Amino acid sequence: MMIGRRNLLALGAASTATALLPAWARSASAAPAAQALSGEDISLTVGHAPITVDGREGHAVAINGTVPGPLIRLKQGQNVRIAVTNTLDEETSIHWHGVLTPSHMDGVPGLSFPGIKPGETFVYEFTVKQAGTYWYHSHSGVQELIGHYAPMIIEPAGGEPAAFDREHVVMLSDYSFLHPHEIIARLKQQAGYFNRQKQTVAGLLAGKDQPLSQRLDWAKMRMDPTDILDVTGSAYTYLVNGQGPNDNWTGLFTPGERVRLRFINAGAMTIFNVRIPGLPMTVVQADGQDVVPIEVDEFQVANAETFDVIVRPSDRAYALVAEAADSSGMARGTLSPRPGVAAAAPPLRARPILTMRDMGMDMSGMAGMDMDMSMRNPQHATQVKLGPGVQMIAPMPLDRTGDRGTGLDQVPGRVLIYRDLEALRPNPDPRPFTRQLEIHLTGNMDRFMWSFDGESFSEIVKPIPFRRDERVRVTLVNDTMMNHPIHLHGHFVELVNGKAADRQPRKHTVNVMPGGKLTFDLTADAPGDWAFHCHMLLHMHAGMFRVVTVRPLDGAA
Ligand SMILES: [Cu+2]
Repeated sequence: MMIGRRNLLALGAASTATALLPAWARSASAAPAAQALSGEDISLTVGHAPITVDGREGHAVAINGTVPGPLIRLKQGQNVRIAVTNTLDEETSIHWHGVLTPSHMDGVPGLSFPGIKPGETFVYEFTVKQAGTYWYHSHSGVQELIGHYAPMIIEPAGGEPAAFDREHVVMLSDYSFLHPHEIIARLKQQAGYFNRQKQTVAGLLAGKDQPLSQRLDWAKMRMDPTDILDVTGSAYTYLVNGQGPNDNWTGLFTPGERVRLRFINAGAMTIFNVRIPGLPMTVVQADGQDVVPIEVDEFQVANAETFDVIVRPSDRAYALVAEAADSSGMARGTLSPRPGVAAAAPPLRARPILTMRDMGMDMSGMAGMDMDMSMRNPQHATQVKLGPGVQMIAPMPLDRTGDRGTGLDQVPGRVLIYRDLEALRPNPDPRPFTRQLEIHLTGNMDRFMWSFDGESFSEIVKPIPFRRDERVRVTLVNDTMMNHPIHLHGHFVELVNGKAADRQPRKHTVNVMPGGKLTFDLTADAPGDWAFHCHMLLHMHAGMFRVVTVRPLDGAA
């Protein structure tokens, strides 16, 4: 199951190859469409491979030998067979993220299929129902943290609603030269291990960043207001299409062209804030679904989300900046009319500081109250199983779909918020919901325990049952101080964000802000067993995972 340390070292010593990048991701690639795998029969091989990031060599689990893996380009309505061969000495799998397949083609070992054993080939086969920008990745072990991810683009049967002349995939990710198991061990030993941006004692005495009363409250909570992401730039190098900041991935264009950029966050533990200084971006798609175009200067992309934007650059080079939400590092590249140019990236922003809003409460006028009492016993959360795995319950969780994402409160310019998103076409199911449920996102940051409703996933935790074709309204309440991008397999959910009921944006992954709540409507129209989990992958591994079942009303399979 595990990749032993000795194996890693042996691999490192044996490999002398330079960075292996797929053709579509190489700097200066002009025609990514021609470099994709297409057609009805596609073959993929999962195996160990070296990766070179900013000149330093590490180990990866790669698809067809590259990180990211090959771009798959399909057409809406076609059938596809994808044969996946496993050359690892452990099980592997591929999950087609956001792609609507039968449940036994969804690629979650132990739930949708048995997994792909070493030496075996599994053939996925499905009809492509939808169009848009998607991606695919492992759902086994920690493979996705070390390179097992790649883009998938599906061309719409009826033509693209948004006009563009050229496109580039921009796949963001995070890579650490530390093995994921070492990262997990350090997080369990010491909360905030990778947070090297802690507030200093000098800062505390001077009271620079926050009033002292608030600092004392933080201390009482045994939390740190700079704990934004669990794993930070001190351990991670942030990648654009598999390339580090110094590698400077470059997307070419001819001045005056409309360029479509398909942003995909394949980061394991990183939320990115994306901007191209000097170049407005028109968002035309979110999670593969067309939205009413909206022009912004910056947007946040949480783990597993995708956003497509169209830009119209002038005859100059632009920095493409994807800054980690905690400002501990950035992925960067260049958009340029000519190869070999590196546009200067702006400096990292000041670190963001979490507020009482991120704790699910506005603390004004509440100084001195007993935090432990107030945060463990609010009336609304009786369903949460309290215990050492639940550090707090947000007393007054707010709908934060109108808030800018973490790290973007103070930045200039137009920032995309969830409330801006509006489906371009009416949603397929206009029925009102007939049932409502609330699910709490819970955890203990000190112990690195994560859960839904206080119960970390195990074989004995009961699934969340849906009746086939029922309309349900689900509210997610984030009782923790971290962002949780929650992904439901096999379905799109309609984000309740103030838009008309039939224009609520459809998403496969929704980020629930710290101390916040978020509501979506759902038609449970895909029979079978589906994964429902946080896409901060170490949160998923630590228990923020649940099985959702969709069954006919009579209870038969
Ligand atoms: Cu999470």
